[in-house]
Amino acid sequence: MATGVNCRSCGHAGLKPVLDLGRTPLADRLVSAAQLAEQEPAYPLQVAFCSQCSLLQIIETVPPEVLFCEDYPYYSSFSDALLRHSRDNVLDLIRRRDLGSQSLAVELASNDGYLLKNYVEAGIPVLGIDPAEGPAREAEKIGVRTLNTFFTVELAKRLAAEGRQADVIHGNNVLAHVADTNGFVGGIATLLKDGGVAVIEVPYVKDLIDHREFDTIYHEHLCYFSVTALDHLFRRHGLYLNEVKRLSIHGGSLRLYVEKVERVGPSMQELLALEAAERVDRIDFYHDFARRVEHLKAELLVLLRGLKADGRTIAAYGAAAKGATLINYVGIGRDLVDFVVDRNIHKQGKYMPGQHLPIFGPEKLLEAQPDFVLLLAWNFATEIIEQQAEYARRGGRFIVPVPVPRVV
Ligand code: JHZ
Repeated sequence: MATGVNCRSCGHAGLKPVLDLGRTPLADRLVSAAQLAEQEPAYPLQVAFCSQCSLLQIIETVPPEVLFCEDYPYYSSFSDALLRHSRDNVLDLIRRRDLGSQSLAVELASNDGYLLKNYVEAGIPVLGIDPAEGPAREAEKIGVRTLNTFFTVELAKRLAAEGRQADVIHGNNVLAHVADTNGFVGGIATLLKDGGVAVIEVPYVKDLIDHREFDTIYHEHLCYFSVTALDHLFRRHGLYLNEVKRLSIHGGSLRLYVEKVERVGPSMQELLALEAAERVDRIDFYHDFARRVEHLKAELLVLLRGLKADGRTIAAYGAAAKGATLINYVGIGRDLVDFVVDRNIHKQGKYMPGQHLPIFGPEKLLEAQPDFVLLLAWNFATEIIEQQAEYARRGGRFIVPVPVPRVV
């Protein structure tokens, strides 16, 4: 594995290899019928650990314009659980921070306006910033003012100079996605009012490792954060991670409350202590991850091949980015899974990267009634299983692949 690169956060040279998922197609680059015959771009997907600031990260940086601008198919509003989660977050902040018509809430990577629309409803001014054209257009349609561009320190300076500093800055599932990690955090420091708060959600590396969530590793996700690594990162920019909450969303995430004043609370102290006790800040914590991921692959293949050998049919639910990593690393092609379904209309009619499984709307499950449905979006298993009660009533069963492949 090539490790002649520097840490994305602290610049330390000599990253330590943790896992190599091989050359992999881009997880959100769904393939159109016209593109099926073309060679798909694929990039190395290697994970490494920085022993200086304890950041787990991938080595390769695919240009952000390639990943996020045109045809970005991820729209946040297709999960009811995510919409509820975001609304509760906003209502809690409006109450706790006493926000009103004089306040400004900014979201970095505001997608289709799934979160900021809750501020708009409450009469609180908003500004969304997102480089993906389709989702940004949808946000505008529902009254969420959106700048269709990347957030950078230059943009932050311009907004601040125009008197548009924020009382609250949201950044959900975006910090891990930015190539210029320090520029992005520096931008937050510039855009935030002195008494403001940045509320940021990131997948938690401890959950990733503990629950073998290797499929959440793809080129959009450059960093896999621990609280220890985040604390180093924010302090470098005069920001303080004062409060942190563990959340179940996306297989286990952190919600970070970041301010310009230092008042580190018990939630932070507890998590820092937990990470030190479990050595999340040391390479030891990651040393057998690659082996555990290989086992998962073997277990899932035994399960799927066994079902096929018994003459069973299998489909999948969720044309998720993580689903692309899973099917490509495990090697799940049309010999095992017939098709994938997804509620997102922008994904239907296309094909999964690499394995080219066709994507249909969820109604296809009742039409075809496959014996089993592999949940590629296992993080929303409860919501999907509830929604597919009729499929289950007719005898359909679900397979959850992570952390241990099993039929539920
Ligand atoms: P979902 C995305 O990853 C993209 P993905 C991104 N890179 C990121 O960081 C993470 O989120 C956090 C569909 N679905 O959200 C919607 C239904 O069809 O787990 C999605 O296509 N019916 C920004 O893509 C997919 O499943 C449903 O009822 O891995 C879920 O993808 C539900 C609940 C979802 O994230």
